[in-house]
Amino acid sequence: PVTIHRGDYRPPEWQIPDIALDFELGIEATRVTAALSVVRAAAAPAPLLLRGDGLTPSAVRVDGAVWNDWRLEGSDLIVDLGDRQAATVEVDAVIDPSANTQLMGLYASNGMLCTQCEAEGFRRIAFHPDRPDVLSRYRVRMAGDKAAFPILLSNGNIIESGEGEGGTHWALWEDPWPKPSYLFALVAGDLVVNRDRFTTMSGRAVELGIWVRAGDLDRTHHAMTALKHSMKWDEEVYGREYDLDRFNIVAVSDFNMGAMENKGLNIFNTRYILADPDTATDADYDGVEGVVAHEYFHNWSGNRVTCRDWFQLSLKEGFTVYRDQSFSAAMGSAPVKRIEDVRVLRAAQFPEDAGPLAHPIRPDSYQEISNFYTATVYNKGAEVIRMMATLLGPERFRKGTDLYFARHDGEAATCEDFVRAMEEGGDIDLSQFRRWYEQAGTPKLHLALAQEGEDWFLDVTQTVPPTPGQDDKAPMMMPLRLAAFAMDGSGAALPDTLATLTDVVQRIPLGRFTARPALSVNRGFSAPVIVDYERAPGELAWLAAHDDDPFARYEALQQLMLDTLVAAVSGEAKGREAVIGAVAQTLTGAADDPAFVAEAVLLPSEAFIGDQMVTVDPDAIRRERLALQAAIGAALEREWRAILAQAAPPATDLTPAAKGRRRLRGVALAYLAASGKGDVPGLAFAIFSNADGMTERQAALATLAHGDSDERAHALDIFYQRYRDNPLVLDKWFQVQAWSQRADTVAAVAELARHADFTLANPNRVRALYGAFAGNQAAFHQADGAGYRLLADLVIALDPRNPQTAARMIPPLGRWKRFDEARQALMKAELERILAQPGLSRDVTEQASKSLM
Ligand code: B3K
Ligand code: ZN
Repeated sequence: PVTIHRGDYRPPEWQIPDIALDFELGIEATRVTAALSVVRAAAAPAPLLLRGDGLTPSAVRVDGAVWNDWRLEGSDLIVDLGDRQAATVEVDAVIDPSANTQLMGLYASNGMLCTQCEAEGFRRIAFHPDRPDVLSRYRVRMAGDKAAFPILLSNGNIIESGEGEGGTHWALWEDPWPKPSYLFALVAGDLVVNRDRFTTMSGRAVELGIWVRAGDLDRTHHAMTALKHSMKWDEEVYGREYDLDRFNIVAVSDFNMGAMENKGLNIFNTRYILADPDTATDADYDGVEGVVAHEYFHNWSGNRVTCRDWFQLSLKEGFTVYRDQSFSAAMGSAPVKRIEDVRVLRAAQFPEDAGPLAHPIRPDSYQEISNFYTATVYNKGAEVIRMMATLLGPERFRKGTDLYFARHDGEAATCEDFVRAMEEGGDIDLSQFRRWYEQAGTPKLHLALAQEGEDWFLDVTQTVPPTPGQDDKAPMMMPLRLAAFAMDGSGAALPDTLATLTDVVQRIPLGRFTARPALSVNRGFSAPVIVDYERAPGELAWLAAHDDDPFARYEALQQLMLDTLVAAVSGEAKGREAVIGAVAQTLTGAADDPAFVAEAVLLPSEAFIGDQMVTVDPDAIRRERLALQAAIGAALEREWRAILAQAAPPATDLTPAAKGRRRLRGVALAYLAASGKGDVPGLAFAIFSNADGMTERQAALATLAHGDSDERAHALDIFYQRYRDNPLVLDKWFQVQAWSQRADTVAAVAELARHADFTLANPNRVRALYGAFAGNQAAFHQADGAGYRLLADLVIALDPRNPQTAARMIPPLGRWKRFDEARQALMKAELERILAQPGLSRDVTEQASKSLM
């Protein structure tokens, strides 16, 4: 495979100010004519290079006349235009959407046609340079059978429509805003719409539409509310107004990722649109709100200002994730949102940064760009924006973003452009800060307290670990929020302080304390780093109870639990009483802030415990985590039962307080179940049966799924019968079984893969079963390697059909260095078996070969 390097970027030789696309739609054959008005941009004459993927040109015309001066080079089309400065180049091709199992380009899903172009899917629809720095105005005409495709949508505004011959009809759409090809979209199908309106800050009316299949309309209200809130929020917080007369969203069930921000026509995975209390959990509701906001925010951070090349992906993704995180924080509880975001970062990004696939948020090279839609580019990218926002403060950050949008509107920009706007708008020197774009790996801060008389200091030593291709690292600039407390309450406390780290070793004064102060550090997770600071259980318990920053209270309790679990795994009993005491103390706040309490008392995941160890021992981790869970369950049995004894809030109540109470009930049930009390399966089954919504129902089902009670089988059966026709809910049925802590989970997953409702054609179903399974540490890492084999079998079976989704399943196998020798050998053997498959995709080849290094 060819490696593309960031340093090789060259501006395009041809620009394409206008494009006219003409579609004659059919599920099995769609005829596409693309008319590109090209203008030479380079000084020296160069032929026109148009990328193609799986396309055969049936005719080429230049300025209306048949043209023979073209050739195919691989799958690309080279048109020699002599010394012309401008021309209209027209190419005809026929594509088969029904055969498009990759779900990239134009494809069929349940009888409808839809597109996915980012990153390089447009070339599967029409020959085109297909690079984000070529921006064009699009005019799209589509015609098709009126019965099969009553609804015809594309980007921008509808200009004209009419009837054709033989039961056909047509529509003409025009998007006035120049855009790169990856933002093109088309949808044709039998859809119904939830319509609404939004009036922008300057008083323009925008017509909103959410398009779904008949029968799903009742489940679109939450998405619509989220859309209107997002539009308002972006006006208030960033001064960004929507810029078209319409904004359409279409939901499709076969989709490779969450959603896509096509200009004026977002296309969504149904998972992030459809929600009602009977079928969606509170977490699903939050997912809908967050993704609707994310895609909407892209209209400015991504569409109006786009990326020069794909190495700049974090320019739009990191910034937009930061924007959607801030939005969700404003809609609900900010501390709880921060806890959730940090949990995701630690679960998905830290391991990536510590493994063979580590890359900076602005990568230096790739073989297949689809492999770089990663937690690093997205979530670490968002942390990097957040750090700049913290360093600048809200007002200067807003000046910086205003400058960025004003300066680069209509352009394809770079990460460097963004940083420069922050520097100028915020009047700050970010030279050293730019290392966050260059260096991979999670920085580690080693902390020690020092004392001179009664003056206390914090000594910080920063290291950035080596990562593939980057052996030596320079120190990063980062904001570190901290506070210090006198634990006896007597002396002075150091109030919330923002320190800026720049050096390898740095001393921060804390003030005068008569005794060693309790340190609250990296408050709000001000920098995406690992803090290495040894503290006694008593100090952590004190902070968990008294720190005035809720995130820091959460961190203290998590650290206490983590220390206890890591010690237990290496056979050392320590801290268990302190953990139980701190959980009990935290639970006293349950009535005031149940959502926070639920997050705080949750034990760290098995994977995160493993991340703290030199060699991960999945079985010991499972055992010790269950043991601690059982001990907390038994010691606080009265408290858990009291939480469950109160009536659950009605499922239709989606206020943060109601969601928090349901979350805490789920946590209480899990603790009680771990304690092994005989009545728990009955209790869980009662909750399952009486639940008036999916949050309670799924929590009870997941708890039952860990055990082997009769109630388990019964509940799974009821759930299946009730929801077998609802694909999104059926995904949950697969998922809870793949999550199970039972010893036979590998065999159960293998069995489920043969279930009549399992299919490789639907990425949601694949992720529900195998994605959940790969995250079930003890099951996936079963000592005989059966879990590895199962995942590798999936990758091999899925790759010919959908390489993008197949490649996403590989990283768990790439973590082999973290495990014992026997497991290492088994994991590597599976990666090698994948690589030995003939005809492997570029996507899987890159991920599997890098994972072996
Ligand atoms: N920009 C898309 C992701 C496209 C992924 C292509 N492999 C969704 C998003 O981040 O909003
Ligand atoms: Zn995005």
